[in-house]
Amino acid sequence: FKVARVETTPIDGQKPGTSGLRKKVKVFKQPHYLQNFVQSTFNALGADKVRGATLVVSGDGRYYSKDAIQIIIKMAAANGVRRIWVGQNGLLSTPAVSAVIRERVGPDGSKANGAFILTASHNPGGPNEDFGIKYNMENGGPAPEGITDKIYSNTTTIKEYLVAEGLPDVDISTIGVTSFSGPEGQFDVDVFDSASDYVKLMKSIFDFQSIQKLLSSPKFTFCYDALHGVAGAYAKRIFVEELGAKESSLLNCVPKEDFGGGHPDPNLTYAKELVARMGLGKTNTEQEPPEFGAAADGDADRNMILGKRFFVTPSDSVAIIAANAVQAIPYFSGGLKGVARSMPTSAALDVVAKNLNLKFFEVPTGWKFFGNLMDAGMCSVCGEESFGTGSDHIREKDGIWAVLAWLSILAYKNKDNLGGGKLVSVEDIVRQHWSTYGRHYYTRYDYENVDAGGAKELMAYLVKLQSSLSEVNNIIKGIRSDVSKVVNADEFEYKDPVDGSISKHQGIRYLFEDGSRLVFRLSGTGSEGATIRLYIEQYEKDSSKTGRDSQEALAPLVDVALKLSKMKEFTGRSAPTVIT
Ligand code: VG1
Ligand code: CO
Repeated sequence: FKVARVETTPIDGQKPGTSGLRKKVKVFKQPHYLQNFVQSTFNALGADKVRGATLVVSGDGRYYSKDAIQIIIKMAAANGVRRIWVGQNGLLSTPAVSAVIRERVGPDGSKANGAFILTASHNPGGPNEDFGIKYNMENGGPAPEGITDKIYSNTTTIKEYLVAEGLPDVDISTIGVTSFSGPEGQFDVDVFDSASDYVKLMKSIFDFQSIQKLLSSPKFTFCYDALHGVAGAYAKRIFVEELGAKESSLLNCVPKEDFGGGHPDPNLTYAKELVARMGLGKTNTEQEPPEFGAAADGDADRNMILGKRFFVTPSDSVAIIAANAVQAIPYFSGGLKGVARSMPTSAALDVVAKNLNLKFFEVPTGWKFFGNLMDAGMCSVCGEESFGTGSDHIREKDGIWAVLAWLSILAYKNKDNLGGGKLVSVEDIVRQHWSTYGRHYYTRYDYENVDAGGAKELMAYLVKLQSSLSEVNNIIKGIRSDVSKVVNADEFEYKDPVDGSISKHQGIRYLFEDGSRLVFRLSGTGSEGATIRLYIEQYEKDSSKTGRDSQEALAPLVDVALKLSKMKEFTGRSAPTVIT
């Protein structure tokens, strides 16, 4: 092939958000749109990082991925990349990409330097829905802000991009290496099995035998919903082939370009089928629900954990995993280096860290902030309230890892019970945790796709309000007498303890005397309008009061949050789109 230079002009709005660039497919299909972003990424990395490099290109298989992969292959070749690795059919979950960067050795002994991940994660897919792209670094984690800022600034000045002319489309459905020759020598495209590196890594972390014993016990029943995302490819291999779960325990495990028309977001609103099967929905299932259920998002980095008729809040999930990891998961048997959560995530993890005397960190929303801590050996387990949980085995959150972590805890707690005796259930484990550590009642209200102007005004209003706590407390007193006082309010700012970089404006916090918190943030992953997230949390130490219904326990704080922020006035919405 030859290298062609294509003239282009900057396109507005290519600023990567919380996790890459996410836009409607129609936007991505505009002439030069994807190309401008990819070339801007190569330019941000610099020629010395790109020439001769080995890059992974794959994703959750959503609509437009196959076209995008061919475009990126041709641009990579023209930019001097030496090898492109592609998961078969372009499929790799986000955690698998991270694992492949860190673990895979190519047939010629090569190792990967980075990856383009093609996903819009939990956003719907299809011709009228979302596509996305993000770049991950050599450590397997998302590019830090220093790089994403550079990418964005390059998109505003770009004049040309490079394409390999005469390079045919590569068959990505067949495993094997195809070689081409270009002006600078050989260029290879290596199509490999999407699951094997990831499966191998999971087997090195967990005790598969003990999980297999649990899954084969007639007392234990299991169910997994991939919501037609890429997790399906891994679920079959791991849960069925390796661990012996029944084929019938898998729901929606065939990856589809449009996720079967659904919203591939594992929460109580969108994972309807699983929720009903677990006996949590309004529809009464005739069958006895399974003991354990879980779901993943489109790119399989998120997880929802359910017990029989029981929902595990993600903030509790990471705290419970941290509290049990050393005993239940071989990878952690030497102890935890530290734990971390994102700012809006509840303080359940803080209490565990304090009790177990572990290093603890609070970082801004988005997985990229955990990576630095992990690279520096300061953090083993971390999580976000948004159904993201993970550890330092890779540099992304990991949906299937979280399920295996829970199965390990269940296997450990039931190791003497599987013959005779009553099964310790998911619900038992959570209630036990609350009675030891107290409970953080928690809920999140999302106002999706609201007018961007109104959302900005609401945030500005809340920041202004923070300058006078006495006024805030006066307003609150006028709303309810049964909530405590605000003692501190700020905009969260983070100084990375490893590289000293500072991230500002990471959400507005109102901190109450009794430990309750209200947090307001604008989403950085939407593709249309603005999304306001309101996070509400209240701590209950008294173990006789940890069994209440969470929406009921939080009702007074919710009332205060909505009125204090004038949510309805600013957004015109009288109710959120999603409650989690
Ligand atoms: C959301 C979540 C955040 C998560 C991010 C990426 O971001 O709140 O916790 O890290 O999605 O997850 P935002 O900016 O919309 O609140 V994924 O699974 O979409 O890559
Ligand atoms: Co995701």
